[in-house]
Amino acid sequence: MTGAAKKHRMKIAAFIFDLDGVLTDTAEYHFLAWKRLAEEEKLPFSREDNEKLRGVSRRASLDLILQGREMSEKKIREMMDRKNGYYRAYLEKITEKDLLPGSIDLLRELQTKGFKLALASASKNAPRVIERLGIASFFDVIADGNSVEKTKPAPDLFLFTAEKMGVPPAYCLVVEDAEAGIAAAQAAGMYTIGIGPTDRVGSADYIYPSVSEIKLEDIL
Ligand code: B16
Ligand code: MG
Repeated sequence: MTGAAKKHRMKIAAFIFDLDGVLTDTAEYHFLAWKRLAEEEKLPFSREDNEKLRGVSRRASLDLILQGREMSEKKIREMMDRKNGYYRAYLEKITEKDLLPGSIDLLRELQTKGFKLALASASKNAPRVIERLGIASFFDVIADGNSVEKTKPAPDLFLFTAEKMGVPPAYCLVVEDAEAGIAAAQAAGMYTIGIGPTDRVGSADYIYPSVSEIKLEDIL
C-alpha cells in the first residue's frame, strides 16, 4: 500500500473499472489497426510506440504517431476513421473468452459484496467491446469516450462516472492499467489500483501485475 491509502482508512463504496488492459486486452487490435494505417501513410510505428498509446484517446494517439507532422483537419479525421474501421473489424472476433483471467470472478465478488460497479473507458468503441464480452449487466454505469470531451489524463471521465453512480469521488476505487488513467483517477480524488509494471502504474495506491492477482483482503 502506498500514499493516500496508508494515511486514511479507505471507505470504498464503488469500484470503477477501465476496460482495455484491465478486463480485456484489445491493445493488440489497436496496434494492428494503427500499424496498417501507418504503413499506408508511410509513417514509422513500432510495438514500442504502441505502448505510449495505452489509455490515450484516438485523437491523442494519432497526434503521438504523427510526431508533429502537419496535416489538415480533414486528413486527420479521415485517418482516424480509417483506423477505426480496421479496429472495428477486429472487434467482431471478440468473445467471452477474451475476458482477462480473474475479471469475471472479481466482478461477481464485488457485486455480491454490494459495491456499486462502473466502467470508465477512453474508448468510443467500449459499448461494442462490452457487448461482445457479455458483461454489461455487471455495471450500474458505463462511461466511454463519448461521455466527456476531455479524456484521461483529465479527471472528467471518472468524475462523470462517480456523479452518475451518486457516489462521492473519495469513496471510489479505480482499477487502471495506464499511466494516463492513474493520473486521471488521482486528479479526480479517487483511490487507485494499478495493473502492470511499477514504471507504468507506480503511483497507484495498490499495484498488482494482473487483475487475477488483486487481493481484496489487502484493500477492504
Ligand atoms: P477508441 P481504455 C483506450 O481504452 C485504449 O487503451 C487506447 O489505446 C485507445 O486509443 C482509446 O481507448 C480510444 O479508443 O479509438 O476505440 O475510441 O484503456 O480507456 O479502456
Ligand atoms: Mg486501459
